Amino acid sequence: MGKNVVEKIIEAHLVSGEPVPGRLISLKVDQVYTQDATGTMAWLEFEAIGIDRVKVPLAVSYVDHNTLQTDFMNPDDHVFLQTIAARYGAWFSKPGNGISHQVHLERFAAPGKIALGTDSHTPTGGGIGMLAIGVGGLEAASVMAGEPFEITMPRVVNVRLTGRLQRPYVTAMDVILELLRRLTVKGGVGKIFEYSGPGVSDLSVPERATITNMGAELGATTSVFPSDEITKKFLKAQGRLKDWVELRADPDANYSETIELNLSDIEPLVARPHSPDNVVPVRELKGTKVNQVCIGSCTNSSYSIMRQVASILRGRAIAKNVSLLINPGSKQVYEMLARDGSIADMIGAGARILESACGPCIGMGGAPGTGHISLRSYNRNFKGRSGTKDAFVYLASPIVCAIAALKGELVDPRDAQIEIEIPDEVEEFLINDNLLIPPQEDRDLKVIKGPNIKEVPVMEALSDQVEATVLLKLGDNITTDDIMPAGSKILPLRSNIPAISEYVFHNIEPGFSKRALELKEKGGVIIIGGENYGQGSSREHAALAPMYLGLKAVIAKSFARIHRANLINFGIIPLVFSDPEDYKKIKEGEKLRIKDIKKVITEGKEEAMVENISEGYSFKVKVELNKRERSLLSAGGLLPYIRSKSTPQQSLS
Ligand code: MIC
Ligand code: SF4
Repeated sequence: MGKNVVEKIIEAHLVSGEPVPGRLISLKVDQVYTQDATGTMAWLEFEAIGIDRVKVPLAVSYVDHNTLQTDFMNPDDHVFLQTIAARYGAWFSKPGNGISHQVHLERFAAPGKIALGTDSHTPTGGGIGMLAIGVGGLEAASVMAGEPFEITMPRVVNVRLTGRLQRPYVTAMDVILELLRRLTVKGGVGKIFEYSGPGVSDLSVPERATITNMGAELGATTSVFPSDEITKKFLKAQGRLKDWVELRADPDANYSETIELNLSDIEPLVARPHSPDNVVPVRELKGTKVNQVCIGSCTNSSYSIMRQVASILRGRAIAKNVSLLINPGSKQVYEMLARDGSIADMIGAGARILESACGPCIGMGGAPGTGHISLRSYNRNFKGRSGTKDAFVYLASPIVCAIAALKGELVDPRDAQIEIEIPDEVEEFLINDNLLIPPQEDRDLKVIKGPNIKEVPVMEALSDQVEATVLLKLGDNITTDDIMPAGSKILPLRSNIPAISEYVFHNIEPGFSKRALELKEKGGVIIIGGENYGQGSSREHAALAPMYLGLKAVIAKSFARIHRANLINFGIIPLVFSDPEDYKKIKEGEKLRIKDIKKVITEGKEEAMVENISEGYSFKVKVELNKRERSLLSAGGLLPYIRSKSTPQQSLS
């Protein structure tokens, strides 16, 4: 039987297991990369495992999130990351070099490889035909320490593209917004999206990468395009022709489902607040006034799209009441735009040009004003993520954004009567890797840790039963931004769990951390969640900080993949209501006993009994854990688990 692209890559990397949907497989990984906001923890964890050198062929540590330097904390983290990368054998991408996903696509990603990244938008590399998966920091650390990567084999969905985009008005961003409109933020859970069909050849590598990047918003494990002549040209233009291999699905390849998407039918779209799947055609929101427009991020920062934006802005001026911010995704793109005059066109029109970093996307500067509408070519518009709790963030293509910046309101680009230039395909990108520092061979090199960098807390081993208080009951689609907010004030605390834990659920229940600490000695706390609990970012701080506060278990209707793995990695038990109706009965403040949980987990039982001690009734929960996850939970998480397997060990304080 023929094979699809995903099966081909997985089979070439299979260490154990059968790649059948739902089965546990373990894989050999070619590349691991970290970004600073999750990377400081990941590298502390790697150090705590006690291995002398990274054991994957390529490891890269990027700095792109915490670039604002309002005090010593972020720059200290940069020095820590640079010294630890050098010491243990990773490349280091200095602040200013760009957003990890964009830089990785340009300089390292390669078809047929498997990459893990400590960021949920790692699937950007799928645009080049790489299987690129977002994971928590500890998962990445364990793989860098030589462990295989274990994952439940997802189902592979074929997205069959036909037709041609209505350029320049419709872009790759509209393709993924269309999928989000159809499938929602839960539509990709447990799935990999593999793109195929004649429409694939209408899309450049950066356009494909926009689509795979924002596949993360579908909840998908990852997304991938085939590697073809277009991929070859891109790699050649990056001076990396040697990294090209052809990779296509066999004509008789099998998929668990097929989605037909005619590119010609797609129109300019926009996601309304506060979810990326809240998608409508731009024409329906015609005339909506905007206060701020942001263009760039890891989703929409290619040289081509930025040139198109520049052509819209050239010789014009942004509207009186609009502030336009542009953050090109990489130094390569930035430098090319500067050299060809595009940056001058942007500045001339009134744009505020930011450094190549995440910036406003994660509330690192550029927060909108009170109640303001911000239109962004980014990938997430969760409430409060911009740094302003009551702002309204809309998501759209850079074309829609640039036109709105000029007009001061949303306009369907097809009606704007603005000519947009699409540049010729780049034959040779500008290669200037002077902010990319190769690994060093000096094993005596000192790793420098500033005073804000604290050790990783570890959970104690599992107790016989959990008797804890329901501190919070939440609805569906709770994001990791809800659990562990980001923004310029909180992000610098990513290397300091005691300090950052004060902000857990801060925007939902500001008293959460204080209450949790009070309950910590009295059995700890339980959280009740709805569907898709923990969607969004890969930040393991959304598990680690609640663990520090005494979170023992989360009982939800369903979980998002990365967060669920992070919970287990830190010894927190994810349980699923056997009967979702039981969700309704539970109230905050009630005390629950999860009976004999240690036995249930170690003996491989698939259901546990929960007693509501306060109300005097019981209900069942599903214990959907594989063998390895059971071992991890019994040990108190991944770190104690690996350390018990490997000697010699380094002491943990
Ligand atoms: C995000 O877009 O939410 C982030 C910030 O890049 C996160 C990582 C983090 O929280 O550090 C992600 O996508 O995983
Ligand atoms: Fe950075 Fe935003 Fe991309 Fe996350 S989504 S990596 S914050 S640019």
